Amino acid sequence: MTALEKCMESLIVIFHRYAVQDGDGKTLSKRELKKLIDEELPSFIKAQKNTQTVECIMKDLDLNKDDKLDFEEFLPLVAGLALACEKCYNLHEKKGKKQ
Ligand SMILES: [Ca+2]
Repeated sequence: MTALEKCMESLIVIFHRYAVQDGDGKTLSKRELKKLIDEELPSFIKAQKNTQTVECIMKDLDLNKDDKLDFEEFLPLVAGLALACEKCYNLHEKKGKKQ
């Protein structure tokens, strides 16, 4: 597998690792989402002691309003974070070139 393919596999595996914790392996509950963010995205989202952050993220992503995130609803979170990271990366690159 290529790096990008591995990346996509990881996304799927990690989503299901957390989704399965309450018995329903297809969706993330709020608690599972919080755990996933705490454990897998600690440097991106400081949600450890801020349940409101998780609440907001959940509200934004939960398109069908069932208080759970399926994989399709979860992906924009990763895409959004990747976009933000890429912006940082570009800024960093520019800074590096000036010096
Ligand atoms: Ca949903």
